Amino acid sequence: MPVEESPRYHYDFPLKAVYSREDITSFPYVDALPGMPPYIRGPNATMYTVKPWTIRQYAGFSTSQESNAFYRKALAGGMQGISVAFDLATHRGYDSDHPRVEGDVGKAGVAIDSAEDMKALFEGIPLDQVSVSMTMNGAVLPVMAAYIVAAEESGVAPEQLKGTLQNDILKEFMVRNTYIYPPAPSMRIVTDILAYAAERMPKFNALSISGYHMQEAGAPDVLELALTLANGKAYVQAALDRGLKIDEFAGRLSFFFGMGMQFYANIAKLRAARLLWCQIMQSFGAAKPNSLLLRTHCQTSGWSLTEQDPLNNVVRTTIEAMAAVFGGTQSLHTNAFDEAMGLPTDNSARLARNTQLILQEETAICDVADPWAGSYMMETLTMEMAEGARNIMNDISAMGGMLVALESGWVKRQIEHCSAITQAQIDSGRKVIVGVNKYQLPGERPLEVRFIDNSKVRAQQITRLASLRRQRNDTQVAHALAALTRCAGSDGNLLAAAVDAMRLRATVGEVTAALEQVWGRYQAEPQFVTHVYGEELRHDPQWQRVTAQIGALTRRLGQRPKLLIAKMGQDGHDRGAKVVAAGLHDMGFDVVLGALFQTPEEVVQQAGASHCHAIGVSSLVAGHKTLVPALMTALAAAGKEEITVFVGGVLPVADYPFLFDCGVADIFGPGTTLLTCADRILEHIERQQVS
Ligand code: SCD
Repeated sequence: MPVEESPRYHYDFPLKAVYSREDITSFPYVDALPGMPPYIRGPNATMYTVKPWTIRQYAGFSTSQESNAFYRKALAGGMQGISVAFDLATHRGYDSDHPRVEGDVGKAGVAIDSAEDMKALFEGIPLDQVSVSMTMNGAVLPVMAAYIVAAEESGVAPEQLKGTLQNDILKEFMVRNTYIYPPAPSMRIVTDILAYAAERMPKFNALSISGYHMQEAGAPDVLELALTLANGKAYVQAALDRGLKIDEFAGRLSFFFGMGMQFYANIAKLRAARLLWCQIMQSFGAAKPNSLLLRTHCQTSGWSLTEQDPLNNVVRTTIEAMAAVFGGTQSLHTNAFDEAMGLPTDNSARLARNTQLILQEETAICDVADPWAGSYMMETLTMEMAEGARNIMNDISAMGGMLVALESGWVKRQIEHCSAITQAQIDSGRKVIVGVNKYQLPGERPLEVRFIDNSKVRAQQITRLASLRRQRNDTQVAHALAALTRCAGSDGNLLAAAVDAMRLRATVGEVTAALEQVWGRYQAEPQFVTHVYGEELRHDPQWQRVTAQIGALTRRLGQRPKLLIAKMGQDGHDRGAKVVAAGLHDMGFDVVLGALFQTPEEVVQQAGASHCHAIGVSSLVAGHKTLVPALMTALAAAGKEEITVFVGGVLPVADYPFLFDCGVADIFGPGTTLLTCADRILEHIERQQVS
């Protein structure tokens, strides 16, 4: 559904050419010290001089055995903490043998179906010594439970576990889309986990409140900051409402921010984040110093990586990593330069890790805590960033709080609005991306990318699941699952009940389904913003030519050329799909944005029922080699071969011939401007009308 809304905030902080003492006279915290409230300068006094940030590379793919081998090699090569990426089937609570996840198993993360897989994932890794972060939000109960069981069976009690669980469901509803249940029960899960950890896991960070994904979806730094802290407030309130005491859990809340190419702004963002969080926690009555500290992980921006001239990405990642470090991050992931094309190879993963090792061991960067302190510019920017985020948070409070803002669609619209403007600025050349819209490299050479044989991984997982189900006691499992279902409708702790079930070898899918019986599965309504992209570009000559051509075709067809933008499988990365929908709509196409998580058959059904001329498939997590052929088969089965199919997103160039052979009309890789897409779509629809 297209939605119109005019912009409300100015998200840019234009820098002045020169700053002076006068700029910071009204700032009360210029003399603050690291490790002292309000912690602008860092959560501890000595910062990296005593312990540098943790080099924590987010990784996982294929089976637990293969990911385990990768972790061990990376730890031997200098990685200091593990950060697990799960596949999308696991995220969405489906076992690997579920028909909806045929294209997702083992792609973009490791497949985990049970405690057995979790044990294999950490085989030979001492969980009381190596801290493990798990990016899990939707299927957080069975996955966390499997981790607790795997640790327990290797002799490590929950009390000894150190690490982090993302467990941040609010931002899933905003941008990342790996939710399973509706918002209210999802919040109950978060607080049950916080309660369990407060009682039994004193070293574990049971919630990582994440802004990174908002930035990746298009939020500028100040919006990312405001929304993240507002989410933090919502979680704290929910935990208090559940009866927890603030100082029982606040000291183990953790954060996660994205680091983009706005170098100064990103440093200021982390400094401002610590200031604001300290003030927020004081307003909740927190008393322990640890409760006031904002500790954070950072990741360099995946969105800023380009497929074109990809070695430029090494430079971008280094700059972004330096911003995180100057901002005082506690832990950092640096992206591999080939991540715009697919999963990193061993070599690119090594280079990404070495980027951090070089910063830690070859420069003097770690010798000074908060080296930007006292800079007129940085202190001013920190102040402006804090003020800007405070204004947005006040507006959210005035709306009735984050859940109200979220459910009204306001949050998504703010982010999508910004993302449409950014795309328009790139397409018009006003925002320069070196190697993409300026200084292009003539004759790009395709890069080698890691290929995961998804059908092989899926077959292996299915065999493991069958053997698990043969060996366990089904009656006991059924009892544990029934207890979990009852717990969802009453007051017990859901994580404790999930641990009981996973210990008996229930699967991720079964635990998810046991709760789904009570809460159902949430389906968001697809929407995109209109008149933002078009407004930015309407004076552009190419825009004027393309819109005139669409107008002419509309007159010939007697209707606007109609497109379904489709997302198949469990790939919820929808920034690209939404921007494409917004831009093509403004140019004059009739655009239907399909729901997330569709099967190929559902896409064909919708395209046919809404009389589309074309389907544009958006694929970002490597499911295209399974899902696109399935879509073409479904089109043929429905007798709808006349519908033209385009594919766009993160697609290795080496896969293009395969997709063309399947019958795809055109492929739009990263960096293709929307005006170019429109030109080529028009050409194909014109040809379709002639034939
Ligand atoms: C540190 N320590 C010090 C010190 N520096 N002590 C004295 N002086 C100093 N200078 C101590 C700390 O207090 C702590 O002790 C211990 O050393 C470890 O340091 P830390 O700073 O807490 O570091 P770490 O253990 O690495 O924890 C960092 C976070 C944690 C708190 C930020 O939550 C974390 O690791 N987060 C990572 C999350 C993550 O990987 N996310 C990936 C998301 P104590 O332990 O005693 O306190 C990926 C993602 O979503 C990708 C996108 C997608 O999938 O969509």
